[in-house]
Amino acid sequence: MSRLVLVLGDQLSDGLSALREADRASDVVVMAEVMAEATYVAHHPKKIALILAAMRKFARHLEAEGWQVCYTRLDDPANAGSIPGELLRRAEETRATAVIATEPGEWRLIRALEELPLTLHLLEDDRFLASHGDFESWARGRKALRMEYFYREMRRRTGLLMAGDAPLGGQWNFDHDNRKPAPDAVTTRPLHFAPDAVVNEVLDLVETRFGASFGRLRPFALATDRAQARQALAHFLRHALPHFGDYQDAMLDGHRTLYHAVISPYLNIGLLDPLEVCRAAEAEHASGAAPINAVEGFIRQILGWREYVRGIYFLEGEGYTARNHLNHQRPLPDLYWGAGTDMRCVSKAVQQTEEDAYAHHIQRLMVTGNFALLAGVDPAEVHDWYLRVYLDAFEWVEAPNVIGMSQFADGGIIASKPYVSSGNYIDRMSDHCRHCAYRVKDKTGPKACPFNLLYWDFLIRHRARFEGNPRMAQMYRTWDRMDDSRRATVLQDAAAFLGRMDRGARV
Ligand code: FAD
Ligand code: DLZ
Ligand code: SF4
Repeated sequence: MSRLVLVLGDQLSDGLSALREADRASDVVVMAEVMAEATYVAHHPKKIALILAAMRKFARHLEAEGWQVCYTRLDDPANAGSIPGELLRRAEETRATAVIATEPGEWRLIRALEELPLTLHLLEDDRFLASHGDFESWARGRKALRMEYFYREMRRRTGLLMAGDAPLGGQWNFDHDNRKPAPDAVTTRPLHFAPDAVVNEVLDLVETRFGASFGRLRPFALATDRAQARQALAHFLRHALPHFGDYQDAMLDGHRTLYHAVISPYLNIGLLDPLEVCRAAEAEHASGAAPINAVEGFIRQILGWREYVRGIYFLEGEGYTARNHLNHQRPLPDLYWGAGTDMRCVSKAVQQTEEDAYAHHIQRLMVTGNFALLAGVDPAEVHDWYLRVYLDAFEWVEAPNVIGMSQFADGGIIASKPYVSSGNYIDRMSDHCRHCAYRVKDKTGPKACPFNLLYWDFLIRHRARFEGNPRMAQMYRTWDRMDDSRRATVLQDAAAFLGRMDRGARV
């Protein structure tokens, strides 16, 4: 009797464990475009289009490889509307009683599959380099789960950038060579892929169904199959990787991607494989085309951070997304939904997010994330925003980055201290402040940069919690050295700013 083989919209990989386990002569692949997945949050329309177009192309590819694929389109009148519903419908059609599935990247869907009245063979997602077991053994007995030590273990295990037992170049981490301020000019931009017939059909469908959601659908220039994703990777390796390390943390008013790879959506939906990407970057160093600080910095993001955050998501379990260690309760301000703001750095990051469904790491962490944390926004609302607006947002990777790294809502599992900064940091790493209505040098007064005001407001609000942290003690000493009237003015100005924002005024 045939079995059903589930392939989800972020499982578009030939080597998927469910496909490896199945028999192409007798089993039936089930792929379904369903409203439940398109609406569990109101995703950016570009993200929905990327996934549907890539699913359609992957289904064709599987058929060409000899698989029998039952593919359900979103507008099929028989569509059951959800992944479990579609599996039940296909089980009835084919008389299958068993489902082979690779573990989904979200607890919500794992639980939904477990509740099906069918025999479920749930397989590990071994497109990741660390299994749940690997991560649990690494984490067991450790007081703190710092990414750096996990990363070293992954270097040793994979042999990436290793010279025998030692790290290549004599160091595990070349970050002190990185983090240069914004360059005057950037010499590359990501490749654009003109929409073909499959993509155009999906764009029309998405426009009709999801056109009202936050985010611009067109222009759409993303890769939607493996061959294109490989081209995007090759373009990055050749033109951007050599500068990746130097400008990893920089931001520019007039350039949205700098030397970043812009491959996270392709990695996360399965068009690229993380080990393949790391090996390709390693080869660029071996051939002399890219320096060690760039290649090590890049590999650390994928081999280290990407694997580590997934490990944390599954280790911490289902309640993780509801954590609110700092008890922040402010609703997410409308400026995150494009209502407009005079803060140039925030306005640029939000505009770019609305248009491209992409912002690079420092924009997410030190601009939109930093502002939400300083302002005391409810982390559940921040989590919802990030899950909705980015092409690469799937809960296993988005939640640890937002709840943990960015909002400190997990109480310090991921970050040893909150990622907060005043306007100084943004001024050093970008040219936004030159174009801003606020003045980054002003610490108080009508033109004072809001990041300056809210930075102190945050530290003072949470003094009892953070003043004992050795990495933050210096900031409290600086505050204590200020005279009383200056301290009072900072806090009054911060409160006035938050009051204006809460009343819906443009800030
Ligand atoms: P590059 O800077 O070129 O880095 C290369 C690759 O490294 C990325 O493609 C990505 O696969 C990986 N990577 C880098 N940093 C991280 C990280 N912190 N966690 C996991 N992988 C990483 N990444 C997502 O894939 N999905 C998300 O939903 C997501 N949400 C984020 C939310 C916040 C608040 C923050 C601070 C970071 C988030 N990240 C997320 C991580 C990171 O910002 C993106 O992976 C990166 O910006 C993707 O762009 P890129 O491909 O140009 O990355
Ligand atoms: C994100 C997404 C969207 C928008 N649509 C679909 C879909 O129609 N069918 C599908 O199989 N998967 C979709 N996905 C991806 C799933 O939401 C994803 O597999 C889960 O969130 C687990 O990571
Ligand atoms: Fe952002 Fe402040 Fe600089 Fe304006 S002055 S761009 S708000 S950091």
